[in-house]
Amino acid sequence: MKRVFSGIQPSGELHLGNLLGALINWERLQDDHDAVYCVVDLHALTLPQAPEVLRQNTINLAQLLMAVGIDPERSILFVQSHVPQHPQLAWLMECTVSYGELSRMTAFKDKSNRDSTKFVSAGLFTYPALQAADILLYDTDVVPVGDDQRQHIEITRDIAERFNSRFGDTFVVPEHRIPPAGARVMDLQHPDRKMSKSEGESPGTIWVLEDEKKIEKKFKRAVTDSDGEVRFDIESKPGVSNLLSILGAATGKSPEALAESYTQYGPLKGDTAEAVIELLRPIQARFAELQADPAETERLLKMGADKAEAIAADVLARAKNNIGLLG
Ligand code: ATP
Ligand code: LTN
Repeated sequence: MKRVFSGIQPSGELHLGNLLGALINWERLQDDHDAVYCVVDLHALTLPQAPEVLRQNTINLAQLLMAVGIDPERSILFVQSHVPQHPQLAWLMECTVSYGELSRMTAFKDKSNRDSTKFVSAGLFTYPALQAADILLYDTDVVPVGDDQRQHIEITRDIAERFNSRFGDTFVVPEHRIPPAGARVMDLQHPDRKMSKSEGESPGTIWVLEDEKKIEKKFKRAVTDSDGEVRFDIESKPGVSNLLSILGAATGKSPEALAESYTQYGPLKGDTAEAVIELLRPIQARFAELQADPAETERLLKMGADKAEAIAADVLARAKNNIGLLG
């Protein structure tokens, strides 16, 4: 069976972009893949985090992943900092990726330029080396992510190929898996920028745990345009196309085909809100149940970390040996 690996940061609340761009795929891939999913708390440290908030976000995110359908008995679900091989392999990755390659990462340029970011950590810069370690430690074949992670998967492939050619066959070279609809969910108020966790409270962001009334209101107020025609055209109709993509991802239909069934914006907004509410309802209910028993979640995460470490330890030993470290 092919192995799938992906990670998500406990850096704030989960939004609709995370769900449609990544998590729905994570859930589906469990059926025919050997799946490994990780709450990447070490990645979250690249931006300032209050310790108590980070702890709570980590446990909540693990519960949300389970609520979405990630099954800790069937797949491996764990917290990155529980498996020490991640930062250990990351050092080998940092020493085999160049400063120039890291400087070209658009995520670094965006995040280090945000006004609110006064302190730019060195970790924010070397972050793709840790991400490469996450992926390569599990001999991963497939990495399901949203469109914004394309460049990070490319650099992971480059690092793996370079390492293999310098030190002999060590790593499996992974491929990304980006969904056909929902790979880039845009902010409902600013359809030119992606819906994002770290933007904070915004009328253009739909939260996975948000209540129905608020979701309806946000869709009703979503920015469209004034020509009144329903067409899937991201360049000239970003707002309408975003709604069609969301509806498509939530219902499993293609945005182009959906465009044919609408002549007005009102019904498109109403149906999109309804599809999203239907999608979120069971997730919210399951999350409420899981939240009642954090000790059980912690037990499941420890079990996941043990299973993850059993795989990661072998791969790290292979990499250390091939690069010339004493065993
Ligand atoms: P931040 O805003 O702090 O960078 P984020 O919202 O991008 O966070 P991540 O933890 O970085 O969230 O991403 C988790 C997964 O969700 C990744 O696979 C990412 O590609 C995907 N994702 C994030 N935002 C979107 C979006 N707007 N549309 C589709 N997928 C997304
Ligand atoms: N960089 C990713 C999170 C992430 C990840 C990973 C995704 C960390 N390690 C490994 C896929 C595979 C992000 O910011 N969304």
